[in-house]
Amino acid sequence: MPWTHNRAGPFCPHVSSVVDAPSSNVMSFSMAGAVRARSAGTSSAGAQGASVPFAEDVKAGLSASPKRLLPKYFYDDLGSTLFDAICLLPEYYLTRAEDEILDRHAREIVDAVGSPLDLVELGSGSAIKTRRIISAALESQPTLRYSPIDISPSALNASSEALSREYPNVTVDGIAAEYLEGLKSISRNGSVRTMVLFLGSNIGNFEPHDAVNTLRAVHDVLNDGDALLLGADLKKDRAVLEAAYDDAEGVTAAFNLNILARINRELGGEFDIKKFAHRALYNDALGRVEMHIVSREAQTVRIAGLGMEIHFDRGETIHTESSYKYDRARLADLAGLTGFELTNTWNDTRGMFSSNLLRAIKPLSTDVYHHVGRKRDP
Ligand code: AVI
Repeated sequence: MPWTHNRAGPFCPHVSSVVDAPSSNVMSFSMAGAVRARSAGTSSAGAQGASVPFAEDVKAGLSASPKRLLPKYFYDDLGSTLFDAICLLPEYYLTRAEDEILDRHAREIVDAVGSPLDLVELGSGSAIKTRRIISAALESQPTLRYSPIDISPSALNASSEALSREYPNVTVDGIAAEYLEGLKSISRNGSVRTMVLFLGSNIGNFEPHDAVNTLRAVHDVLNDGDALLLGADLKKDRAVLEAAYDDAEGVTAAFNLNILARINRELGGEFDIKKFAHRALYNDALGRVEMHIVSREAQTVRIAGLGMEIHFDRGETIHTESSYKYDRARLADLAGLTGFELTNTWNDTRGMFSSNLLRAIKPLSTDVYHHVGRKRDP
């Protein structure tokens, strides 16, 4: 289950929560006009100022067997900074590979969709990679509307201002919301094509049935012939994958363990971080890299804000993240289950990562609804 935003640095995707994050505010602003804000609810604070969903999710996750924590909670300020650092690590090839693809093929991608087009992006961050698509689109149309959807109004505001400065012919219409809420509030111009960008292998952090539901929500807002550009990391040698999630400098370990530090900071937890270890392993059968936190010894940890004590056996784990890896067949299946056709795939020169163009076919067939209703995995 996904996750929350991060304040992304150069080349990094901006990660946003999709399914069960706390906020239900939708704020929309256009850099060309006045600020518009729409509120669809309220968020609330709980133990020691932390959000109620964070406290509830931690309580439920650490009471479960096996224990788990949701990866969206990696991305507080420190976790976001650590993620930015991960993107620069030699072992973490994903960001560079996708940027190489977009650098080489942005024009081809835009031409395959057709112009004029509007762009919508799920999680925009600093939008470095997005700039490659924007520049390519502006070669064949004089103006462009770009609607980034992100949970963080401040990050959205900063990147929208920068883009508006750099590209006077681009109208940036930012929507501060969860992906699914944001998608519902994008305004469509029926006479132009829309391309939705979902970059950075963010799809990989979704459980398969959540990936299906999210792509179906994207399909819902598109017209026949509109497109989704989906960045997906590819299955590959176990050693390469495990190194990408367990780097020599220990940055990914710090990123993973920061979730315990966050519980200490926000929920009055008493985790002694030294008594826990980071573990990343490739689960071949499920096609995913899993990150876990391992208790180095038998111990009991108090979390004052939750009024609970958690016991850990020696070697007991908390599952914190899955990063699903795809191949073309799996991507084609996912496309078919969600009302798309996989029409083009571009790989980086080392064949590590894929950028995939999915064309929306309307209407969604009843067969697809049937499969999704059964939560069939792609
Ligand atoms: C954000 N997401 C695509 C990253 C990934 O590769 O799954 C998060 C990450 N976890 C550990 N390293 C990076």
